[in-house]
Amino acid sequence: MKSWLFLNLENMNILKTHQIKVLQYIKLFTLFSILAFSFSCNDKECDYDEPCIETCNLFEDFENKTIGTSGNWIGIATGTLQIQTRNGSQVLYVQDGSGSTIAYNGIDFPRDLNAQGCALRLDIEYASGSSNSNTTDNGIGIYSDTDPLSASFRAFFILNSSNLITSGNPPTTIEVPLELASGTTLPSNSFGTWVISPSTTPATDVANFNALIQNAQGVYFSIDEGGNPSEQWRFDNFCFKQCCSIQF
Ligand SMILES: [Ca+2]
Ligand SMILES: [Ca+2]
Repeated sequence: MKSWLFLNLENMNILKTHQIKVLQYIKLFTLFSILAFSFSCNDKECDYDEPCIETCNLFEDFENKTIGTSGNWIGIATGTLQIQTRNGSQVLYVQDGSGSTIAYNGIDFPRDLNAQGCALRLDIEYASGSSNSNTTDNGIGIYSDTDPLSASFRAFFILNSSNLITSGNPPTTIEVPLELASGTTLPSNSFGTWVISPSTTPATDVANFNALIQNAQGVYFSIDEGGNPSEQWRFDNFCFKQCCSIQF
């Protein structure tokens, strides 16, 4: 009886030791969990956890616009300006007219273009018609004030000679950098470069460009590429590209 009692007491001691150990493990686990939670971060904060994937936020593809209307686009000396169907896709169609021709939109685009992404991507299709330049370096422009003609400042993206758009080709995708100028040069990329009008000194141009791209009153296209008013342009698929920052 005595030895049985002694054995039982010994068993109880072993059990107690186990319970203490289990409790210690639970305490350690809880402490570790609290620490892990405290130092964790969500996906946005810990962007190094997941590889960054470049995207382009669709802004305008004209698919929900009414064919034959011009939406909020306005033509100056245009022949035709309207939403049309082209190869199964709705596009903005602009045909040249006599005189200095511009198509612009002062309603739809955000004022602060710099904040929309790292670039504005769009598709341009160009058909010269006879006697006009077979290629074009026209990108897209932005302006201050009420319209491109009365604007105090306009900035225009000019395509590099190696990235011209050729008449009769399928739509060409271009990317226009949306960023602030720094130093003495306006933003550029492999597609082309921004220029500002009026241009004065490099430092003043930089300041004026930076003010403009953060408060543009609209965007515009220059339509003329020669004396014969027969150029046809089609614009589509505007999106704001989201770039991945370079991480070292
Ligand atoms: Ca479209
Ligand atoms: Ca014209």
